[in-house]
Amino acid sequence: MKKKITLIGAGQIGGTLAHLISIKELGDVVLFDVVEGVAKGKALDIAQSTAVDGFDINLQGTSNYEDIKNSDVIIITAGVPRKPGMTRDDLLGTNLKIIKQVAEGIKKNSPDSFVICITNPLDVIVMAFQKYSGLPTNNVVGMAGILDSSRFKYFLSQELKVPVKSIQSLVLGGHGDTMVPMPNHTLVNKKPLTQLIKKEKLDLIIDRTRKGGAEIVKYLEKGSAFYAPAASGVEMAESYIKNLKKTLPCAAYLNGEYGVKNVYAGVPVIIGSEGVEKVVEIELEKKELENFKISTKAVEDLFSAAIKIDKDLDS
Ligand code: A3D
Repeated sequence: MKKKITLIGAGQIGGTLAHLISIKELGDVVLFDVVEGVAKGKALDIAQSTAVDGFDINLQGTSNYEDIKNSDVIIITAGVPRKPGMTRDDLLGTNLKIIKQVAEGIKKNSPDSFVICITNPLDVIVMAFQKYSGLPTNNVVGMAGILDSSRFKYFLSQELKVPVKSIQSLVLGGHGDTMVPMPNHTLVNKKPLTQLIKKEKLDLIIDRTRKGGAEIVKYLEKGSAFYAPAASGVEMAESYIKNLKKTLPCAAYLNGEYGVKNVYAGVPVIIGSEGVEKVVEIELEKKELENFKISTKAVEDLFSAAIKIDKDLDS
């Protein structure tokens, strides 16, 4: 039976997700948005490309939560994106209210889905979504680490003039300025990265990775990145739907792993048909662990700010 994939938010990322999911024939797509016309228009536009591209899936646009019933996967991008000069944290107040509505809609209509959050500020929004919805933590996960790692790998491939596929790497921590790229866990054609690049160059690439989202916001002026974020979300959905059990860096619930409890942060996880099946604990050097803790502390602090905005989160 075909899978049902619901996209809450039919904006820049939502529309791109719908197109990628259709081309890959991962399942039928429901595009949901409070602006019904946008959801219906994008669904119809992609549906009209099925004859050209030859993919066999159904697309529906809606603003009615009843239409999301029994979704296998739900990807949330509802919210506002950054404009130049804004940090992701500046979005908290607005996106928290939106995520509360979305959580209620999902809890009522499709509580057994695997839910991937993309809305920023990512780690706090995914944590708030889990609390508002009460869905099990293994079925609620945030997309950030795949994108941050992909940016890091791309910049490295440009600098080292090697195919991006020859680089294995990951970025841990929260999806913000404190994210933790891991040069000591990076291999280029199976050789340690640190043997192939000067420290000054590497530091510049790490800095560019941390500011990778802002660089694009500055170019676009009216919104934030959407092609690479959508591709990253699709990789997570595909691993769940096809039970690929890929190890992917994602914002997952930590219950003591890496010495951190009751917080969402970017770590490698195995995603299969049971959702987040395992948090993979890689060995971190002292400095890496310190940076990871700084990053998770930033997530905790922002979550405290979220509780001040909405006491319902304090449970
Ligand atoms: P945009 O193109 O504005 O789309 C957001 C959509 O959400 C719009 O179509 C809105 O109408 C819709 N929406 C607003 N409120 C609701 C609601 N209550 N229910 C349903 N839909 C609603 O933004 P975008 O697609 O570019 O970005 C979406 C989110 O992803 C933003 O918060 C971005 O900051 C975030 N983002 C995260 C990453 C990560 O790596 C985590 C990367 C890029 C963007």
